Amino acid sequence: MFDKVLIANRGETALRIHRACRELGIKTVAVHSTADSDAMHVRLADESVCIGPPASRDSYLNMAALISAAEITGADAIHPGIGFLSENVQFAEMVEEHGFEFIGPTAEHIRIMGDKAMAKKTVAGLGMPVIQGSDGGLPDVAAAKKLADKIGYPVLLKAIAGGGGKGMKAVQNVSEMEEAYGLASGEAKAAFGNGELYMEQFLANPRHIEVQLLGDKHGNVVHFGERDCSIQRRHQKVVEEAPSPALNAEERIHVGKLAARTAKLLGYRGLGTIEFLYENGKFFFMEMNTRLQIEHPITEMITGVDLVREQIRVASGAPLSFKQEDIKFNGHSIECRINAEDPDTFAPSPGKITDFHPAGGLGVRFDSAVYAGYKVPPHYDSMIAKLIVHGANRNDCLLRLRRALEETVIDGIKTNLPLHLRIIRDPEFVDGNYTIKWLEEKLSEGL
Ligand code: MV4
Repeated sequence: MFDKVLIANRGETALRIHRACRELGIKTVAVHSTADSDAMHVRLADESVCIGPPASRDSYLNMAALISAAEITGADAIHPGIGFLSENVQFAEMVEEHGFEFIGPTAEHIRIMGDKAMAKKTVAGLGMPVIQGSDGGLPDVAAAKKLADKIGYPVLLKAIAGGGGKGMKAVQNVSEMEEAYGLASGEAKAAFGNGELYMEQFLANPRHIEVQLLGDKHGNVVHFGERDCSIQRRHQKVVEEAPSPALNAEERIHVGKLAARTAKLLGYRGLGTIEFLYENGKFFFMEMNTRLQIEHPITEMITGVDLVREQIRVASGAPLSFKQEDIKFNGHSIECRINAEDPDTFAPSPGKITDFHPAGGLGVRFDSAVYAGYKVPPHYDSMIAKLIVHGANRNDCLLRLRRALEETVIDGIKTNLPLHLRIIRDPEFVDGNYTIKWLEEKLSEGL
């Protein structure tokens, strides 16, 4: 096992990783920008290194500063966390070249899954169902028109280097193709430095269902069931739940096996998630995320497994300590992402938290790195906390979530806590009757 891990992240994510390390007897090194000197992840770590000024590109994305920090402190491994450099091929390679273990998959797996057309081609070759579309990238608009005629409108243009919905455009008919192609390609070029596009048939109203996976360095892979992440706005997840209220027992077993089989054939190691679109009883591969995910706690709540602990263990070379049949599913879990933002306009609301009281009690988990007197800096993501609850079944979980949201106090800044209460009181949400369009449609009708 590692003796010391450098955590190349901040906030709640850094704290989550610190906690897993501490329980494994591993010393931790925090890194921070000058805007984060007073942050909780810095206070709790055994050591800390300032890696640069507030802007992420000068600090949390500064590869040379991170490698130097690991060298100076004598760390054995680097955990990239979530976001920042967690899916950066160059960083994964650099970490290994400097003799540190990268707590994540191989750089090659990150590269394959980062190229969305390559990812699709690769998993389709392993028997994964994919959405009908182009075989790799599109050379030009003429090819796009020709293929769309064959597939049938509407189609979706997607960025090869994409993810998160940037450089994605739906095209309803041939007259829209030229403009949509230019817009999508331009957006992709601006966001990722690569304007290449691919095409898919457009699914009208699917759900987003993803399967949590873990592989070791000895060829073993297990899955931890699915999460339903359909409640999102502008490609930002807002509420997640496990298990999905949309699946029956047969579908649940099917999608878990499908994801685990694919990961095993890929020789995948570390934590990973395969995302599916689910419509009319069918699953289609969407993307694979090659890192820990923000919503991992709901899976931990229904399986009792510390996913970050297991991620660190397998990175150190340990074999999985359980088999698929050892993973037991118990009850229901829902997570609300709490953001420092206006609950109506969604404008960021950084500033000083004057009063702070996290919810507690049986079945309630509050993952956050903020405290009373903490100043939420304006330089980073607005998510400041995750409220995760567990119940014996979905109804008990919803009752507990309402209670926990009602007792949470975060004063001094605006948060989306009122939005969460509106969502979880909505009769359609209570019925589990929602798709990826649900939240934005509800908001436009005045939820
Ligand atoms: C789709 C789709 C419909 N049809 N692909 C959004 C981000 C990127 N990861 C893929 N996305 C989508 N791909 C086809 N062929 C709809 C979406 C989509 C979406 C997916 C998951 C969660 C929320 C979403 C919101 C809008 C669009």
